[in-house]
Parts: sequence; C-alpha cells; structure tokens
Amino acid sequence: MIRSIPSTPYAGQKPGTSGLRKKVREFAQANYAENFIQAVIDVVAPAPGATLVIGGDGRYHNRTVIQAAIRIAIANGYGRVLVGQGGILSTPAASHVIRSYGASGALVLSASHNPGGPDEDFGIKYNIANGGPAPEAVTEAIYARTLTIDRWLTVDAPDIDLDRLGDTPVGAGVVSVIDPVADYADLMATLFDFAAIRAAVAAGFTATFDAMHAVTGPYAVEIFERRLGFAAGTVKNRVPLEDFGGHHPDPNRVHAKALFDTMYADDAPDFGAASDGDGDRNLIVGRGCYVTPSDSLAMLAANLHLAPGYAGGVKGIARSMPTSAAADRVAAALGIPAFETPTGWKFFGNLLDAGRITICGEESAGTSSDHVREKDGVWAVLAWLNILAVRGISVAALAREHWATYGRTYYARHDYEALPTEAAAALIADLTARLPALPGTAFGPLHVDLADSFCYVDPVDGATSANQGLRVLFAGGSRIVFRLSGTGTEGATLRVYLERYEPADGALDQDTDAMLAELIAAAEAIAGIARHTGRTQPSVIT
Ligand code: VG1
Ligand code: CO
Repeated sequence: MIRSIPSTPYAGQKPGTSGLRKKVREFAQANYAENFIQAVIDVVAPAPGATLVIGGDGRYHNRTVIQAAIRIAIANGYGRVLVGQGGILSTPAASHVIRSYGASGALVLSASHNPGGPDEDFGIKYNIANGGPAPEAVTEAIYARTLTIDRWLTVDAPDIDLDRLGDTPVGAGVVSVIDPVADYADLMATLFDFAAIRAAVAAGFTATFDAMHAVTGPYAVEIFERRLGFAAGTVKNRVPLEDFGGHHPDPNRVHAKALFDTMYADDAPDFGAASDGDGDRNLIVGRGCYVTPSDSLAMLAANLHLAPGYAGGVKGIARSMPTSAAADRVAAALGIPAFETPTGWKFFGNLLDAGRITICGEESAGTSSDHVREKDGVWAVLAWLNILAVRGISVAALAREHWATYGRTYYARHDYEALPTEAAAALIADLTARLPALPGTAFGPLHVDLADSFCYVDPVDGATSANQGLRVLFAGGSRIVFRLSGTGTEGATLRVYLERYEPADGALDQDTDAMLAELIAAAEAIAGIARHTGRTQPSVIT
C-alpha cells in the first residue's frame, strides 16, 4: 500500500519569515511540493497515529497539494488528518484546530497576502503542536533535509471529496473533513462581548469588512452578519476565489483602496476593516481615520481588559523590532514587561507559551493574543468592535485620546520591491560595515544615538537569532530600520521602516508624510538607496 517514490534532492529556497514561498509553476514541478512535505515529516518525526491538520487559504493549487499531502501523511504513519471543508482554514483557525484537537502540527498552505493564480504564488508552512509556526531550529532542519532527501512516501488512494464533511478511511488512517468556521467562531464568542457589540449594532453602529475574496469571507459572514447582527452585505468580496479576483489580498492603502475610499467618504460607516489572503492580517480604519498597525497594537493593549476573555488584564506585550515603540509606552504605563522580537510570528510562540505576554503584534498588520499562536485578523477586528461598543466612542476619538495620553508615533514603511538580489545584499553589507561609525553623527536635525544589527536572544529558551535588521536610533525616540524581506518571491525586497515620536504635549494632528520628511532624507543619506538600487522612490508605502 505504501509506495516510496524516488526523488532527487533540490536546493529549495530556505523557508523565510513564513515558510516556503514560490511561484505556483515551481511548486507544481514533479516532486517539488512532495519533497518539501516529506522533508517536514522526516524532521518532525510524528508519533505513530498522530493527528495532522491541513488547510489553506483557497488559492490556486491548494486542492492539488492537499490531496498529495493527505496521501503522504498517511503513508508516513499519521493516524488522522483533519482538513478544512473545501481545503479552507484561515491561518489562525488552523492554529486553533491544532490546539483544540490536540494535533501534532499542521501544514498551512498559503502565500498570505501575495497574489494567487497559475502565474502567481503558493506557499507551505509547518506549524507545531502549540499551534504556532515552527521555530528557526525546525525550519533550518527542514531546509537541510530538502538538500539530501531521496524519496517520498505515498499511499494508493483516490482523492478525498474535500467539500463533504465527515470521515473517510485512507490506508491505515482516517481523514476528517471539518467545518473550518464553527470552532473558531465559538472561540471568538468566549473572548469577546458579543452581546455588547450586538447592542451597539442594534443602536445603529455600522461597519464594512473587505474579505478581499480571500479566506476570511466565510468567517466574517458567520461572525459579523449571523452572530453579531451587522446588516447583510457588511462583508464585501465574501467568496474566496482561487485568484482573489485578480487582486493582491493585502489589506493596505494600495490594495484595499476601495475600503479606504468608503471610509473617507461623507457617508462612511463607523468602522472599516479588512484581512489578507490567509486571514492573519488586519486593517483597521475608522471614519476618516486610518489606524497604523503599530498604533492598533498599543490601543488594543491599553483597552483589552474591556473584553471578557481578557478581564484579568494584560500580562505583557511583545512587538516585532520594526514595529513602533507605541506599545512599549502602554506597557510602561501598565507596569508590565515589553518584549522586542525579530520579524515573524514564530518568535512570539515561546513568550505566549510561557505566559509572559497576552498580546503581540507586528507593523505589517498582524495583531493577536494568547488565544492562538498566529496573528489573527478577525480577532483584531472583534477586539476593536468590543472596545468601541463598550466605550461608546469612535475610532478617531479613541486614537486622539490615546495620543494625548501616551504621545503619538508617526510611522511608515517604504518597500523597494523586486530589486536585483546582489544590489540589495550590497546595500545591507555596506550599511552594516558603516554602522559602528554612525553614533554621534547627525543627519539634518537628527542625531544618531545608537546603530546596530538587531540580534535576539529568546528570553525563554536562550536561542539566538542574529542579523534581524539594521537599526538606527536617534535622540528623542525617532528611528529608521532597514531589513530585507523573507517572504518575497521575486528578487529582493528592501523594507525601510520610519518612525518619529511626538510626546503627548507635542504635535499630535500632523500629516504623517510631512512629519517623516527628515527621516526619509536621512534614510537615503545613511543607506544610499538610490546609489545601490537605482530607485528614487519606494514601490509601496504602507
Ligand atoms: C512579512 C512581514 C512580517 C510577517 C510576514 C508574514 O515578512 O514583514 O511582519 O510576519 O510577512 O506575514 P517579510 O520578511 O517579508 O518582511 V503573512 O500575513 O505572510 O503570514
Ligand atoms: Co497572512
């Protein structure tokens, strides 16, 4: 029954910030996805009879890889495979399924916010038994295994009907097709004050949620429209499509422009939000008021005790290094610890497992708590709705109040996409070499206090992760960070993160571009972006 298919090693890309991401045509090559999945299983060595969760964001190639993954899993001795109906599981829902069913791990099939379709992107990530992305030691071992792998295992079995709920025996195991939404929606109902939100809706509170034809559609319809009573049609682009309708399912100013237009119009609803391809990111926009993800983390942390699941308060806050220091100021005011981790959700796992933090987030539109081990777009939306409903306040008023209490951090990220890999590497190497000479120098009015390459030592297990981005800190709390993306699929992407702090009695209502102009000029002077890349403008500003 079990067949061993001979295979040749392949120099697969090192799994990046979020697993392995490649063009579909690379994933579709003979043995390619199979090799990677077998390499994962060889490394994690599941106990006989263990349970594996498989689900994805519904993009093109999802069903093909799921069918192959089921057969490989059973051939390798998994006793049970849990698959979301239609091959669908949002990334946070997959995390919850792992935890609530006691599974040993999950294959999460997604390229997140990257576009989908035959000529676009696909991805595979492995999550461990705590529900979170595999830590670096595991992803490094998986990569090493892909270089030596010489066979993958499979069973002779027909494809599973992924659209029909229920159990099907396959080989010596069983495949269970489960409702992808129900368990997750039930979890949300335990964390948030659904009655308070329903009451606000009944009193006229309105919202719009853009599912971007990605995975959150079914979750949002069930939770926002069915359970919370928002008007039919509140959820836009609600049907997941294999190509996301030809768009990038990336909830930012560029790709969620329609949502911004709605929220900045005269007849805007009270609240607007969107999520990404796999449902782990969130975008929050009030009426005429965009909330940066860094600010959202800080504002949620300051108010999260208003949600029943967090009535005991917040134990600690973590943010990724490039995320602004706004959350640190809330932690200081609450007298709780603040942690600064490298980019990527896997670095939050140990802190969450150890109970050292309750909430964590990234500048790239990721926010979540200890309820799962992934970032969670719908969770963030519900947290905002809960807080607004209980406080009876608008997004803009809450933001203004927050800044008047803690000060405001103006923030933007400039991305230079699809750069020649060598040019990007040269820029980073050049800047790294010059970092030690920067402290004490000035760029216009900005005085460099500190410049380093961020190195993280995990406070729980002591694991060290070096070269996690170059930081230039200025007197007064302004900062520029330079790092290369680990999730791109075309050349290299340089990310430049710009941040300026204004104290509570400072300029709180200024235009972000104007406030960051000096930092933008300093970034060019410090890194020579135009000289290295030939680009004088970023491709995307978020
Ligand atoms: C980007 C973001 C990072 C995020 C990662 C995965 O990584 O910057 O914050 O964790 O994507 O997000 P990078 O290496 O390209 O900067 V998602 O929504 O793919 O799971
Ligand atoms: Co995502």
